Amino acid sequence: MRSFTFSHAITRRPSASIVAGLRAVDTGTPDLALMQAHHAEYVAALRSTGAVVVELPALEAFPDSVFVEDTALCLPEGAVVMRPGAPSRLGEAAEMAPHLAALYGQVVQIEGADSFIEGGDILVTETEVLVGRSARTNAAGVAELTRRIAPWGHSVREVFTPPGVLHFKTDCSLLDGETILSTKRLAESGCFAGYKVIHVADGEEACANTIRFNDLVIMPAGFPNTRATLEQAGYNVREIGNSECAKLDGGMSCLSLRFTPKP
Ligand code: CIR
Repeated sequence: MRSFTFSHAITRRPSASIVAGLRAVDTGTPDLALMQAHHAEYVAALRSTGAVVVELPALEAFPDSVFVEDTALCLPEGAVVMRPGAPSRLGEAAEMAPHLAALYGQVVQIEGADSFIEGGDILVTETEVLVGRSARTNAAGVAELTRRIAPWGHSVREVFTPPGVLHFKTDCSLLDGETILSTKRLAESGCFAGYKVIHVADGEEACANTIRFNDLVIMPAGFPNTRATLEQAGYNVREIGNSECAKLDGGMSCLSLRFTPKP
């Protein structure tokens, strides 16, 4: 339950500088007003589950700062501030640290000069922390995270993000304590052995980045076949527009940190 029920979330409003956000392929300039509208719907969906959502103000100096997930890993026992592998995003993690310290007793940092790791590469399940090596997350980053969270009783399993895919969770999501939504290309790597896997529909790979947040499965709008599969499986699905974040390779998980801090 602790892997998908949360008392808190942190989000950050999109900034006007979002037009300069990182992207693998340029498919057009994101529209700030539309992104703000989608973001407000997203925050409302999180709040509708009863969670406290801390909305941070826009940070113009960091174009990708709306994607707060990459700045930290939040576990019940404490938070780990990441060291993003994208140089333009390194400073975002330091901006997040005081907000985590306000909610948590323990906040530790990934600090090795050679350690790089982004939250989008980390999937926390009921039993383990899966970390996908990627262009943003390296072996030293995974090793340092492993050392930092071992004292809290969490074990890390290193896996691999498919080539050309930004983050591990670009291609998968946790749906409940034993079930993962995944693209076929990621599941075929065998990394989810022992879990129940639901595949996203062919041609709908872009909706694999979904989140289970309390009673809701929050997914990007416009993927009707996967939505139908999830509803048939009994999940309570809420769709949120993601057209503007998608231009920057962002999805539902990227937009929040989700956690239940131990008092
Ligand atoms: C980036 O390339 O870093 C941003 N444009 C998108 C980050 C998406 N974050 C995520 O998947 N956790």
